[in-house]
Amino acid sequence: MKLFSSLLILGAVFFADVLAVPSPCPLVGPAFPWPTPSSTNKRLDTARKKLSALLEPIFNAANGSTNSIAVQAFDTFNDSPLFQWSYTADNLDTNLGVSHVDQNSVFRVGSVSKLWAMYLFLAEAGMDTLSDPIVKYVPELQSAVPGDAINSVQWANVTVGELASHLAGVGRDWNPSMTQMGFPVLQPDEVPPCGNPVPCDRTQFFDGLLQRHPTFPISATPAYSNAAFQILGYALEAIKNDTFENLFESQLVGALNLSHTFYATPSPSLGVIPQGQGADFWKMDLGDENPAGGIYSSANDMAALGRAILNNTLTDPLTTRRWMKPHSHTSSLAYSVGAPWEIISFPVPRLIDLYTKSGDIGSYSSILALSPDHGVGFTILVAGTGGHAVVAMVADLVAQTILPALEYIAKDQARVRFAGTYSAPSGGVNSSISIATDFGPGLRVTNWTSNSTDMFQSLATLRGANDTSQITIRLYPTGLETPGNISFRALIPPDLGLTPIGPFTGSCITWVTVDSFIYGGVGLDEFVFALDDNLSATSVSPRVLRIDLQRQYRTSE
Ligand SMILES: *[C@@H]1O[C@H](CO)[C@@H](O)[C@H](O)[C@H]1NC(C)=O
Ligand SMILES: *[C@@H]1O[C@H](CO)[C@@H](O)[C@H](O)[C@H]1NC(C)=O
Ligand SMILES: *[C@@H]1O[C@H](CO)[C@@H](O)[C@H](O)[C@H]1NC(C)=O
Ligand SMILES: *[C@@H]1O[C@H](CO)[C@@H](O)[C@H](O)[C@H]1NC(C)=O
Ligand SMILES: *[C@@H]1O[C@H](CO)[C@@H](O)[C@H](O)[C@H]1NC(C)=O
Ligand SMILES: *[C@@H]1O[C@H](CO)[C@@H](O)[C@H](O)[C@H]1NC(C)=O
Ligand SMILES: *[C@@H]1O[C@H](CO)[C@@H](O)[C@H](O)[C@H]1NC(C)=O
Ligand SMILES: *[C@@H]1O[C@H](CO)[C@@H](O)[C@H](O)[C@H]1NC(C)=O
Ligand SMILES: *[C@@H]1O[C@H](CO)[C@@H](O)[C@H](O)[C@H]1NC(C)=O
Ligand SMILES: CC(=O)N[C@H]1CO[C@H](CO)[C@@H](O)[C@@H]1O
Ligand SMILES: CC(=O)N[C@H]1CO[C@H](CO)[C@@H](O)[C@@H]1O
Repeated sequence: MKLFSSLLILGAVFFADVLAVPSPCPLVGPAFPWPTPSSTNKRLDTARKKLSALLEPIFNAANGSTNSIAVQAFDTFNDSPLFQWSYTADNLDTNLGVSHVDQNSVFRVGSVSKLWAMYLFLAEAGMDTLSDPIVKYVPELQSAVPGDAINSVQWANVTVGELASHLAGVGRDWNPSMTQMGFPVLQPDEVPPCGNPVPCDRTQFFDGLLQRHPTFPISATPAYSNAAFQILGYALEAIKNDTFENLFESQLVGALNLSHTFYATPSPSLGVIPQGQGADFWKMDLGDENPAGGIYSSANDMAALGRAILNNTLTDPLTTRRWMKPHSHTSSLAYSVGAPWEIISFPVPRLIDLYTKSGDIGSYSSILALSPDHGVGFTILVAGTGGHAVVAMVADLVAQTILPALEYIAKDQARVRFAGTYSAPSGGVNSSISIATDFGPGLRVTNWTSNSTDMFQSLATLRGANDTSQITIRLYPTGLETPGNISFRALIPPDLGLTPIGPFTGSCITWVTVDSFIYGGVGLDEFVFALDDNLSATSVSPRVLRIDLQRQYRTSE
């Protein structure tokens, strides 16, 4: 309950902030270049203290917390965490496992295994494989004789990518669980021969799976499937002619130099093992279903995975961008599904997408969350009685404290790097531009003169606006960079003179306006800054004007 009330207070302040700010309607993507937070940054320190103060009363012995937890936030510039916090509950089996939880303590990560598996898959087999039919790699599915639409998955039409993004319409599991509670008596050949405690072997898995009915037609709606990731594991084995376990150990654990991540059950002495059923869940063998839910890892190693993804360590930047996209919506506006990303859209205070994967297995619950807009992420690992609810609520607290701080730091660093007045050399043409940061996203252009012409006036005329007060210009980084130059695009939101009353009048249409005014083949909204060795701007080219304007004034740090 304490957690809920903290959230409500935070939420109320938070959404009041959001509502107070008029929407500049930015694009999806970063508002500033990635922040490079130093561990001594004051804003970050304040956020860390606030987050600790929110976590401490929830996880403490006086409150009888029965959940052990390791939390870490990280970025790609620092090897050490941006935030780390852990709590050791009283209910640990310290004869078997650790007696003190820290950032190296090993938890089961449940379905976050799917993210490990998919990263390995992309690193080894590439993005193009996702459009292949799965039957190309799995002979049991190739030879399956399809039945009718209601009774059988049309395997010949399922792609690798649809399995990875829960869009194949295949059953959730092939691991039988329910006892007879009013269900009809099964024929002997309907009783699954395996599952718990002995995992099904490959033959048993396909024998069972091929009898399962589809949940939906292919590519109808996302419906979660563990079986899909067991199949992807087999596909990767066929593509690489090696076992998934070997590939996992050499191409992930080895390549990323991880010391606390395991495919097979490691020594319990490394693990966070709650009393009661904890030991059973710790050693529960998922067999070939491991790519869907069997992996063990620590907060430090989950952070290493997150850094590797953000930093394009095992996949090239284009593959990473293609991977980190939604493949379908859910019925929640704030929640989309990728391969197998669970994408949470989050207003801090502009809309950002967090690319996450969470997991639950027995006493263990976990999440890895990445913000591609900030180059940061966080992980939460829990062992105890609270399950997914604890992870979800702590994730809210981390997202609402750390991410706004990083957005602030990104803005502050962008101000130092880019803000000021840029002008043509004296004696030349009368051209200048002034750039600042304000309450909103992106760099704000406050004044813009070209050869004695006020460009705000020119834009007002182009837009059919009555006066320049209706014109705002904000610059956003495009991600296009060369050594020494960085490109931005300006967004100049059109004023349609409409009061938002519904989804059409209220929707954000700036993405349609990018590059819409072109002069001599160059977009009026294209800006390139030249940078010095410290990545601070020395000049800017509003490229449509074919001129470099030199930076005159730098705001103080
Ligand atoms: C990220 O990549 C850059 C350049 O490739 C490298 O210098 C940096 O050390 C990497 N960061 C981490 C945390 O691996
Ligand atoms: C679906 O699979 C069948 C059987 O291989 C094939 O004939 C058909 O062209 C496929 N349909 C699509 C849209 O791929
Ligand atoms: C590798 O290929 C050989 C020959 O086709 C096959 O016998 C073996 O099972 C394959 N190994 C794996 C791990 O797929
Ligand atoms: C791998 O990690 C160990 C410590 O865990 C460290 O001593 C070693 O230098 C690392 N190697 C590489 C290549 O990063
Ligand atoms: C920018 O324009 C504003 C009016 O819009 C004016 O008050 C201000 O002095 C100008 N600043 C510069 C540096 O030209
Ligand atoms: C500036 O404008 C004047 C006319 O107002 C024109 O003669 C001149 O060529 C322009 N200069 C540049 C560099 O475009
Ligand atoms: C430059 O142009 C601006 C905008 O037209 C004008 O206000 C300003 O006086 C001009 N400065 C010079 C030195 O001509
Ligand atoms: C421009 O001004 C006219 C007359 O005052 C008004 O009718 C019109 O709505 C205004 N247009 C915009 C876009 O504000
Ligand atoms: C970069 O920063 C360092 C340290 O603040 C400073 O000594 C150096 O002059 C700066 N270089 C440039 C090109 O501004
Ligand atoms: C919900 C609850 O019991 N919260 C308490 C947890 O422990 C701290 C410190 O012991 C108290 O201040 C909270 O009220
Ligand atoms: C396209 C562009 O603006 N390129 C610039 C990159 O930076 C150098 C100086 O560092 C400029 O001379 C180029 O014009």
